[in-house]
Amino acid sequence: MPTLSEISPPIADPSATVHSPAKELTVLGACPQDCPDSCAMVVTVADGVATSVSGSKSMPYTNGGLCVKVDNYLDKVYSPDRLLYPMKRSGPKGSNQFERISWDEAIATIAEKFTSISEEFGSEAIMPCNYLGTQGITQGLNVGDAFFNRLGATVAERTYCDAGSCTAYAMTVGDTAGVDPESFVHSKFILVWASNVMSTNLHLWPYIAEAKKRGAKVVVIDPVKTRTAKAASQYIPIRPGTDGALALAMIHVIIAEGLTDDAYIADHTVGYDELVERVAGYTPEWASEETGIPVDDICTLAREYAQSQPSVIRIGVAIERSAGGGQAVRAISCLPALVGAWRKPGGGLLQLPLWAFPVNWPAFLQTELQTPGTRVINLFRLGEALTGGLELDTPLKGLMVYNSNPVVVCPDQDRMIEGLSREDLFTVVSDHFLTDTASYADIVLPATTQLEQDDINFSWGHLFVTYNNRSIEPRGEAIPNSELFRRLAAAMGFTEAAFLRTDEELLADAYDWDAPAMEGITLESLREKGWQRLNLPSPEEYAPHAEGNFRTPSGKTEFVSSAAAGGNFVLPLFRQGSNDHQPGQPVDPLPHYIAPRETSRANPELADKFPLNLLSPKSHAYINSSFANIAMHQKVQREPSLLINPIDAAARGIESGAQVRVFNDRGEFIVIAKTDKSVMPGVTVCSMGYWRKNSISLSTPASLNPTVFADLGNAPTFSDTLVEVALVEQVGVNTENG
Ligand SMILES: Nc1nc2c(c(=O)[nH]1)N[C@H]1C(S)=C(S)[C@@H](COP(=O)(O)OP(=O)(O)OC[C@H]3O[C@@H](n4cnc5c(=O)[nH]c(N)nc54)[C@H](O)[C@@H]3O)O[C@H]1N2
Ligand SMILES: Nc1nc2c(c(=O)[nH]1)N[C@H]1C(S)=C(S)[C@@H](COP(=O)(O)OP(=O)(O)OC[C@H]3O[C@@H](n4cnc5c(=O)[nH]c(N)nc54)[C@H](O)[C@@H]3O)O[C@H]1N2
Ligand SMILES: [Mo]
Repeated sequence: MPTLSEISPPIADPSATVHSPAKELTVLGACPQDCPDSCAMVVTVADGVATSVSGSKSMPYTNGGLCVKVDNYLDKVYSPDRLLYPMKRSGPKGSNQFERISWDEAIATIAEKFTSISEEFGSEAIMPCNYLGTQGITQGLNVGDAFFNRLGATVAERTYCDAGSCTAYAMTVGDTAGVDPESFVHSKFILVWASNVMSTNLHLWPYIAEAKKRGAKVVVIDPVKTRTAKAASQYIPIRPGTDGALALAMIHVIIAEGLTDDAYIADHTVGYDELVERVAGYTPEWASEETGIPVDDICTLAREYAQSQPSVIRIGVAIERSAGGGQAVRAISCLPALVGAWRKPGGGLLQLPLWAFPVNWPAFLQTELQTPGTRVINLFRLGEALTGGLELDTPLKGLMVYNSNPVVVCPDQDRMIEGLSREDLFTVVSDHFLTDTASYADIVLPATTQLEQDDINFSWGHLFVTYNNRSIEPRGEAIPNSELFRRLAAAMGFTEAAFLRTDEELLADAYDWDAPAMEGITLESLREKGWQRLNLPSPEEYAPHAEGNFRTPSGKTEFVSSAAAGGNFVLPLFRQGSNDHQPGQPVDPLPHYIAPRETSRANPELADKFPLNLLSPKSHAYINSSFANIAMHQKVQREPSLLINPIDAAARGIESGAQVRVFNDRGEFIVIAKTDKSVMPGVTVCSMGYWRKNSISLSTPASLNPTVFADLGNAPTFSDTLVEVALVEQVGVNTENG
């Protein structure tokens, strides 16, 4: 297999490596970032100072290398900008004026404010705002859930990532791990659908490259000819948000041309006849109009996909980010069963193998502490909720942000800033740095980085459990999230057992250690080895659905979904365990096409004003907005830019390097234009992640994204965003800089 340094050469920062004569200690760690690759890391330490981080050579998937982001993790750990002490605001909100306080004062202030807000307005006036700054089971997504459930705070619905895709996938095949990424080497046909693997899932690429070397065809479907698309056998450009049309037309062709695996369909699927009827109208000619892909290419793709077994589809998270994203995933999830792809190792679908990990979620969600009927607010609506755009019986008066940077990652940035600026809002932010969000806090709290804390991981990209041993003492007065919530619980007088657990006890609670997948894996063995593969068949043999056994109510691939009858749903994991307030909208049980909301077809008036589609995918050198303040990473990522097709640029008199204003009715941002044929005409791209305070216009793509949900799982519609682009008039530009 190709090595990672051949695929994506590391950019070494000489200043990050301290050459010390002291005896070096090697500590086994695990990357904490929100990424499918969850790498096993090796940290060297001399005299209590970390001197290097590298990827484990023994862990197969990590394959001896980290990525461009985490290679320079020490730059983050030892950054002079790290928050080291609690602080309170000493100037207007957003002015970045803070003064140091003690932890005692910080905790006492928060407890007093939370208590007085609860007394005056009710505890639903307080809301957490968190996501996946760190991904470990004990410090990550659910670390504060017990506290806020006990407090009776508004439940935060956190559907940033894959919530819609997961609903669709669960409706079709159930919560299955799907194809083992290590089995990809056995695939004969690999369809990479809306995923920029070489930037966002780097460690999968060697398996794809190996399959390609052995003769597999690799096809990438994306509106942008990304670095991944350039490395594929074939690149198929597609209009954003129209993936469902392509998938339905592929089903149409496969059925019409008799390319189905009839025995597999008979034994392991439900609703084939209904599906046949449903796709009759979804012809390649119709899909071609929708997607912009020539009819012949659609037919060839369907034929090659069906006839090159085992074939596998890797779907990226990006596929869910349009009005019909959920139904697109529904249609794609039907494809492998139709052609019997699941029969052999390396055949089927890879979405989110997280489901293979027997994480002990209830121990962290502590749903029994939640008052049934507690209000739920989706975080995409936070800007609206803070500024009167949502009708609320109880106003929001207290906000606690941790593991997240909502100013950059939530849509509706302008209203978010307006809301965070409210004098009557008490805001607490725990982070490593004074982020765009932390700048608006009343109390800022310093958090430890991964080197300063223990944690244990699942993965949403492979089948290994990884363990992070702490390698250095916390810098300054930084504390892990677990310790923060212990202190807050004590100050609030919460005495339930859930709040008394030490970090050691939390780690022991992380998994159902008796589950079959954990056989041979203990907390102790993980600490010693750093990583272990789940107890599953080897990648050479693992074909989880060769004999059906889907994790749906019928045990089959459900073309007609029984779960759809219960209506649209959000998995409780994404909402502090809450099952309340299910939208309950009935969902058509057969896959169908929902066009993007903001297109000239669906919305010609809007498209007249704003004819270009804005995508805001992941940056190569940042993880969401993390690392976007580190000089080394900024150097690799370069300045924020807008990729625009030369045809669209010429029509607006734009040349590469010019400053452009990107705008719609919701907001605007200003960046440098880069004309690039890699982007389809009609599409523009500005990678998300860069900080508002480092931008020309004090705004980022988030100011243009709608707060409207996609069809399933309350997923975002980041890709369903129309804009116009114009040259910046030299006068009147806001060049104020943070
Ligand atoms: N370097 C880096 N790696 C990351 C992250 C990061 O920020 N930086 N973030 C991590 C996280 S949280 C996630 S969720 C994953 C996400 O990883 P991916 O799923 O790869 O997500 P994106 O980069 O947002 O989008 C992937 C591709 O989808 C394309 N795309 C956008 N809209 C559409 C569409 O409607 N249809 C099709 N077919 N393609 C579309 C984009 O052009 C882009 O090339 O990456 C993880 N890894
Ligand atoms: N326009 C647009 N918006 C998007 C997306 C997109 O593709 N386009 N992608 C969406 C997706 S897929 C995702 S996953 C979300 C990601 O959204 P977030 O999870 O909010 O990601 P980050 O911006 O990286 O913010 C994480 C913050 O947590 C901090 N942090 C890290 N570790 C710790 C810790 O141990 N303790 C504490 N207290 N803080 C810590 C980091 O320093 C950072 O400031 O963004 C979403 N937003
Ligand atoms: Mo994500």
